[in-house]
Amino acid sequence: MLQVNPERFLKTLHQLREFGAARVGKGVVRPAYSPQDIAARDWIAQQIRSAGLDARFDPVGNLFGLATDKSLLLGSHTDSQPEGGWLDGALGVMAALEITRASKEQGGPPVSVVNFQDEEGRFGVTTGSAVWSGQLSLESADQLEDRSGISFSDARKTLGDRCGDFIDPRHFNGFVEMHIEQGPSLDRAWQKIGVVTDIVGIRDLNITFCGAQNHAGTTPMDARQDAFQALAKFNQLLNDRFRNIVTPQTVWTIGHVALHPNAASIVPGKVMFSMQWRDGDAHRLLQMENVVRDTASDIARDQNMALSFGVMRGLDPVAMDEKLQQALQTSAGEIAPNAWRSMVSGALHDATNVAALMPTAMLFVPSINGISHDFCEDTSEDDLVVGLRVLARAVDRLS
Ligand code: HGY
Ligand code: MN
Ligand code: MN
Repeated sequence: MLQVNPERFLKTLHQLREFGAARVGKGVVRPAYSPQDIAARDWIAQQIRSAGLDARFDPVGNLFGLATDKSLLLGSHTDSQPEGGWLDGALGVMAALEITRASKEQGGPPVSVVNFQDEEGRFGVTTGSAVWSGQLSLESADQLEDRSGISFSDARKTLGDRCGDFIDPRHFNGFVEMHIEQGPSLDRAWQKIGVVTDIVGIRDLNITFCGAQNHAGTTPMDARQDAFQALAKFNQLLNDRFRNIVTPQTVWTIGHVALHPNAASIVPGKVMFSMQWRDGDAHRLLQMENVVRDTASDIARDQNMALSFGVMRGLDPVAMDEKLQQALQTSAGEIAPNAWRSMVSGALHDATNVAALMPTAMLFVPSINGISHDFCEDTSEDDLVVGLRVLARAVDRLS
């Protein structure tokens, strides 16, 4: 039975947080390809080598630690949102490292490690694993740009000569990602473990309304082509129309709004905003897309706006592997009896992409107050260790 070292595991988690540590709470600012992201990856590569694995960066900066024989792959990502938590992604990579170390020390099964790049979508949607798994071509990814206009191609060049070839997925016989829930279910129910059955799908679409910029004092209200007012009416009408097709689990978000010229005394002539929606049903995602596009067109017509859509990006819902789920459920039942559940993931993960290549599963630990993608994201250290033990037990079971 693999015996993990909780102190060593927790120590590496706190060491990793130092790369891009925010001044607020325990948060991090570690966007993909930032100096702090690359420094963290270099440090993890050292940890991987000291654990006796072959550390390899692929062409987009996904970092693998390869066992010599065909093995289970464990891992997640260490890039963060613009305001990220210390555990989102980092937990899965450090848990993978600890289990690899324990297995090496105890003559256990071969275990490989992965730290995917740009899961948080500075450029795309789970970009690094999307490219590795073939969901997104490298040529298409290289065209992607971040909000400041930097291309994926230029960003990944900052990795310099670290990068080698893509790793052949046939090196692995399955993937398990440990992650924080990032929602309130486990925390509210005083449960310790979530075994993921499915990961929802997502659609991301940038929309632009163009009206007429003008003086905020001299332009009569009935003579305005105010882009903010168009967005406000779009949002209201969309919420009304979505009512007929969504379920209580469906979510949608306008998270990014860029008003131009964004000045108090100027009627905004242009707004570009992000429209994101998620659901467990691919057909419903399509229905929602039709409502989004129709509503934007109706508002553009009524408000005398020019309308343009960006390139739609997204991932379809995916089911987790039954056999891997079974191993996680049995292990959770032994280590956290009556304190675990099976559940759907409302957050997106690299596991969505890897599931296209090999049997894939996820397990969650609770997020305190369900908070994530925020500097206050946190999980008790006891709960982190319970998750690690369940994962180690499942690795044993699967070998
Ligand atoms: O947005 C997500 O679900 C993921 O945390 N990037
Ligand atoms: Mn994540
Ligand atoms: Mn995230």
